[in-house]
Formats: sequence, structure tokens, C-alpha cells
Amino acid sequence: MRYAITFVHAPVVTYDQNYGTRFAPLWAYTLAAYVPDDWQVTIAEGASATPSALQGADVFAFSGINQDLPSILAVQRQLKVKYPSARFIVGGPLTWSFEQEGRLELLDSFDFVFLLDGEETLPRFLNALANDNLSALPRTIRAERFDLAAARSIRFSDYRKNFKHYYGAVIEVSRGCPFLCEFCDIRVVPGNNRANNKPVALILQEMDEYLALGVTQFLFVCDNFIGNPAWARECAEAIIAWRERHPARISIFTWLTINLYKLPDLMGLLRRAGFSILYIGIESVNQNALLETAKVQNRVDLTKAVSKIQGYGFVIAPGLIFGFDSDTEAVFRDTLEFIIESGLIGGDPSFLSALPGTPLFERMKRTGRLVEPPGVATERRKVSTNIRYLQPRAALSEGFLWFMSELNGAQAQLARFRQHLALLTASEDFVPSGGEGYGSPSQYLRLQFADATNRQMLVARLSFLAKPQNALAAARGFLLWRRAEKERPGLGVHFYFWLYFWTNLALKYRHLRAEDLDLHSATEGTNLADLARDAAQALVHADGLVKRHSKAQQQARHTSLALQRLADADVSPEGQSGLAR
Ligand code: B12
Ligand code: SF4
Repeated sequence: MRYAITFVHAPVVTYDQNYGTRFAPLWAYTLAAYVPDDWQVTIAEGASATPSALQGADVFAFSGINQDLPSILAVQRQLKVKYPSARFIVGGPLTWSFEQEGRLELLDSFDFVFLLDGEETLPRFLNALANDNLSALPRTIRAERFDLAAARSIRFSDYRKNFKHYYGAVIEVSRGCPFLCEFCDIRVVPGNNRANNKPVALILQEMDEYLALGVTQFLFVCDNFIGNPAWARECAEAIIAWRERHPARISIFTWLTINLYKLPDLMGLLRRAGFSILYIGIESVNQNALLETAKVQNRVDLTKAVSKIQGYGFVIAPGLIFGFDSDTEAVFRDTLEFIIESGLIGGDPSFLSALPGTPLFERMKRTGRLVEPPGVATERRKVSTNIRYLQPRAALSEGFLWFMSELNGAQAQLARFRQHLALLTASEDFVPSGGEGYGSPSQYLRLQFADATNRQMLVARLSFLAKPQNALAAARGFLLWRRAEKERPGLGVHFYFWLYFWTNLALKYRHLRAEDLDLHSATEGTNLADLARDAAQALVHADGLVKRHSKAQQQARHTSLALQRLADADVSPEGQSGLAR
């Protein structure tokens, strides 16, 4: 071996985001498969990714998401002192995001910064270094979109050393999404507005490798698994055939869109393939908000769509967002009612944020509604966003606090679970998945006991559930599950998922007060008349003709209405306009 590269995974894995579950750093195992053969590879994470534990290398490669910046810089700074002649490189979602935001200087301490897919740029860089030709490369190395049809399997020789630390397996299956939601930074990545799928044979090959390690829980990583429904069918059918050869009780979690409910054959196939939990961006129960943000595929009867999907036996982990321009005082109550009525048992609603590079970010910037990030890093706090909303701040905080306290109450929790089971048992579409369900409690508990912080979290969960009203609701939920199980075997994961999500949210938001919410209203620092003018201008073409039936028209109309409401309300930042309920 002539050269050595060390992938350093040093993120902030804060308690409220992974809830004690540790997943494989897929970027490192993926890119390690593209390192030239004569390089020695080390993948360092957790305790082994601390400066004192790290051995010398020619290249130290870092990656992360925006919120990881402080921990990445802290580790890199110390390593640089220890190994001054090494090259430090960085890639991952944070580099693209910072570039879009015009803040790439945050990564100035790195020798080279990589934007977007690394499968081709990393080996090019390593070869240039080995050939003493680094000066031919720019400091910021931008990738073309990598065609996943040419993807390699992850580097299992390294993965096998670490797999016991991880919850199940993470398999990347696809990149990209054909939709155009205004707030999303996936579809704006060059070439990413369509599905880019990995060969199904490679997915099965990786499943074989994982299964040989005894792994049966799979996180199928993608932006939208049904971005190309024909490929999704092909993939599901191949897994069904694979399961006939491997009698393992596998379970799969993935990300997809709500239009799945219109594809009954695909829902059946996915269940038979072992799909168990689906993350679906529902975003808002306010149909105007969906129009405003161009989430066209969600402009349907959401309760019906959610019930239909759940009726096949899936658990939905819903994405829900507050703070769209057209949200009114009703949104918090409507969302709570929707969750209960449609029997949704997961979800961690948040406030709209403008990600750099998105049309939403541009619109907020243009209208002076962006809140500048504090200090050097974009660090995520419990409830912290970068938009000045068109609702009074106090009303949003009040509404959110009310929503969380209601949702986490034993009464609402039992009601949502009861409805969930009622829908499942009444459904004629139910298809058993033949697996344990994603979120196996035995595997989760193994990881919980292995770590002191996780053990504390487990104790906190149990003491929350021990409160009399919570204990009663949990016991009732247990009995409801056992009764439903007689008609629909395999609902254990639904019960555990319900308890898991309930306790996650309750612990995350316990002791939450209005002061803990870092929210801003357009009344602070923004001229409402300018905003109204911008909304009106958005309605007019350059030639002066008024736009009809366009997204801009919808957005401008709702923004104008919201501005009017805001102007009519008590506009002081602390104003109590009654928007909360
Ligand atoms: C799976 C996933 C998760 C899983 C994590 C599983 C895991 N393995 O850790 C879960 C559900 C836990 C999760 C949680 C969160 N996630 Co997430 N997640 C994803 C998702 C869907 C896939 C990530 C992935 O593994 N991709 C596959 C790998 C191979 O891709 P990659 O890491 O991007 O690496 C490629 C390139 O970036 C590049 N590259 C990467 N690093 C480097 C380094 C070098 C040196 C080079 C040369 C190249 C390079 O090469 C790689 C191969 O092409 C992405 C969206 C997406 N499609 O990427 C969002 C995404 C990463 N998540 C995101 C967010 C915001 C979160 C949360 C903060 C959400 C929340 N509000 O709680 C939490 C944070 C959790 C935490 N503490 O880390 C954002 C990050 C945005 C940003 N710029 O900061 C993303 C991009 C989604 C989005 N567009 O909004 N997430
Ligand atoms: S459907 Fe999801 S991934 Fe696709 S553009 Fe909308 S938010 Fe992004």
C-alpha cells in the first residue's frame, strides 16, 4: 500500500434526531468502494473518530449535513495539528448547501471541497494525488450526476468489522424525485428531478451480504422510492422472488410519495416484498398550503389516501409542516384532528424552513423574509427556523405548544392508535408482509442497553410511560393490539411504533416553553407593503398580462390573503391574535 485514506464520520448525533439508534455512515462505505486498489482504507466513527484515536493518513475525508459543521471542524482542527502534512477533504450535503447559501468559506480550513456525488470525483482526486498532479485540480471539485446504473456494492470488507454497532442495514436504492415542491432541495440538485435508480440485481446482492451477517431490517435510502413506479414494481417483484429463496423475515423502511394510494397493485407488491414503514411527506392538511408550495400530488382527500395506504398494513411516518403563508388559526387543531381521524401513529411536525438552493429560499430572500443564521454555523436547535412567517410569532408558538401538549396527551394517543387498528381490521386490502416489521424492538433494545446515554433515554421513556394516565393508555393500547392481532396477525410493530413515537415526541418536547421556540414573524424587520407588492408582481408576466392558473398565481393569492390577515391582527411580535386556536 502506497497511500492511506481515512474516512472520518464525526457528526453531532443529538438525542432528539436519532433517538439512540445508530445507522451506518453510508457515504463512507459507499465511497470506500471507489478508492483505487493501492490505497489503504480506514473508516473511523464514534470513539475511533476522535483525534486522539486516529492514526496518520495521506488523506482525511469528512462529510456531513449542515448541523454537523461544528463537530466536523472541531475534529479536523485537532487532526491538522497532529498530522500537518495530510490532505483534508470534505463532501456531502453540507458542501452543496453552503455553496448555494454563498457560505462555502465556512469550509476554508479544508484543502479540497467536493460538491455532489463522489463516486467519480474521489478516485480522480486520489489518482491525481498519487501522480503528484493535484495542482491540476480546482480546490472546489464539482461532480456531474453519477448514474447509479454504474454503482458498485458498498465496501463490505470494512462494513463487516462494524456492523454490530448499527441498527439494521442502510441500502441506497435510488436518488432523485420527479416532483417540484417549493421547499425541497432534492429536486433542485442538478439532474436530480427524475429517478436515478440502482440496478435491482445490485440491491439483491447487497441484501445477500447483509443477510449473511444476520441483518433483516433494511432502510432503503432514496428520495422517492416510487419516483419511477415501473422500476419500483420491478424491484418489489425481484425482492418477492428473492424471499422465496431466502426464508428470512425481512422488513423494509423507505421514503415515497402519497400518490402510492392510487397504485393498488404496487401496494400489494410492496407488502409482499416486506415493506413495513413508509415515510410520506404529507406536509399540510391545509389544501391552500399544498397549492402554495406546489405539492400537487398531495392535493387529494388526504384522510382517504392515508387510510387506503395503511389499510394494506403499512405504518406511515408522516412529514408535517406548520408555517406556510396560507396557514390560518385553524391549522394546529385541523392537524390534530387529521392525525386522529386518519389513524396516523407517527410524525414529528415541524415549522417550514428555507433550505439553500430551493425556490422557497429565493422567494424568502427576495422578500426580506430570511432570518440570517447566527454565528458561523447552521446549527439546528429544537425548534428553530430561518423564515419570517406571515403569522404573529406568539400565535405560532402558542399554537405549537397547544398542539404538542394535546398530541402527547394519553387521550389523543390512545384515540389515534384505536383508529389506526380500526382502519386496519376493517380494511379489505390488508396484505401480510411476512416480516417482523421495521423497528424490531429486540434489536432496538440491544443498542439501547449497549450505550450509557441510550440507557438513560430508555429509563426516561419508561418513567414517562409509568405515569398513571399514560400507563393506562399504553395498557389499553396493548389490549387493543392483542384483540386486533386475532384478525390481522403481525401488528406488533404497529404497537411498538406507536409507543416509540409517542415517547420520542414526549421526551423531545418535555418542558417546552414559548421561549424555547426560535420563531420569527414578518412583522419583525419586514415591510408588509413591500411583501404585498412582491406578491402582486408575481401575478403579472413581463408583458403585463395577468398570469392565470399558475403556481405563482396561487402562491401570490394566498400570500396576499395572509398578509391582509397579519395586517389586521395585532401585529406586535408578541401579539395574541387568537391564531393559535
Ligand atoms: C437516510 C437519511 C437519513 C437517515 C440517516 C441514516 C444514516 N445512514 O445515517 C435518518 C432518517 C436517521 C435521517 C435523519 C436526519 N436527516 Co436525513 N437523509 C437521509 C437521506 C434520505 C439519505 C442519506 C444517505 O445515506 N444517502 C446515501 C449516501 C451515499 O449519500 P451522501 O451521504 O449524500 O454521499 C454522497 C455524496 O454526498 C458524496 N459525498 C458525501 N460525503 C462525501 C465526502 C467526500 C470527501 C466526497 C469526495 C464526497 C462525498 O458522495 C456520496 C456518494 O455520491 C438524505 C437525502 C439524500 N437522498 O441524500 C437525507 C438528508 C441527508 N437528511 C437531512 C436532514 C436535514 C436530516 C435530519 C436533520 C432531519 C431532522 N429534521 O431531524 C436528521 C438528522 C439525523 C442526524 N442526527 O444525523 C438532509 C440534510 C440537508 C442538509 N444539507 O443539511 C438530507 C440531505 C435530506 C434533505 N434534502 O433535506 N436522515
Ligand atoms: S415529493 Fe418529496 S422529494 Fe420530491 S420534490 Fe417533493 S419534497 Fe422533494
